[in-house]
Amino acid sequence: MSSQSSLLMVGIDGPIGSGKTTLIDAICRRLRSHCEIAVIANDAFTLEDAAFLIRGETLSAERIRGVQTRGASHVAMNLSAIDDLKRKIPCLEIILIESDGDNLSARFSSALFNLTIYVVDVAAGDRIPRKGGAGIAKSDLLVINKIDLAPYVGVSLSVMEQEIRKVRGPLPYAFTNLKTGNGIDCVVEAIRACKSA
Ligand SMILES: Nc1nc2c(ncn2[C@@H]2O[C@H](COP(=O)(O)OP(=O)(O)O)[C@@H](O)[C@H]2O)c(=O)[nH]1
Ligand SMILES: [Mg+2]
Repeated sequence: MSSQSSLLMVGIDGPIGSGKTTLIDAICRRLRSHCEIAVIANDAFTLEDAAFLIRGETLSAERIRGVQTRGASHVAMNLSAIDDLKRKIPCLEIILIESDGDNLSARFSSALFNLTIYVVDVAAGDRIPRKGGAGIAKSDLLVINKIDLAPYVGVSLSVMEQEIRKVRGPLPYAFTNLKTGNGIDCVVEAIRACKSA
């Protein structure tokens, strides 16, 4: 983790469909009445996720920016979206940045983020932690989402947990079902703790 200012920058990465946008929606709903929060949603070829969050009134529209990456390097576009948000909301405390999510090779930049969260989907299988990659092994928090699907896809959560411990050592992880909100407290607590650190 690194701290470049009092603004907390949270990077949320993980494969497409793992639940990043749903997680951002849940985090914002928990935190929006307590702190000044905004979102930048990166999408490879659309602005679908930003539009989804605006439609669902996760936050007011001026707090949600979409960045269309076309699968290329997107640091400059994100820096410009961050500057724009900072100008328009000077009291901003937290920005959640969703990656365009392509595969297991997370592209977190430690210069940009104070906290990195990597989201995987239980339905990808209980051997997914073994596949490694920076997101699974080194993110500040690993979120294993869609635990409700485990019985339907023959995944043992305890096997998954053992694999995660082997790969991550003492680094934290959280099992979530974002359909019910199960486990979200753990994620919100990690953000709160980083904010007050
Ligand atoms: N069953 C189940 N579905 C989920 C859960 N979390 C997200 N989803 C669904 O998974 C799909 C992909 O989620 P999304 O947040 O768009 O994934 P993203 O591509 O990583 O941003 C959506 O249809 C969500 O409603 C969960 O915990 N359980
Ligand atoms: Mg998304």
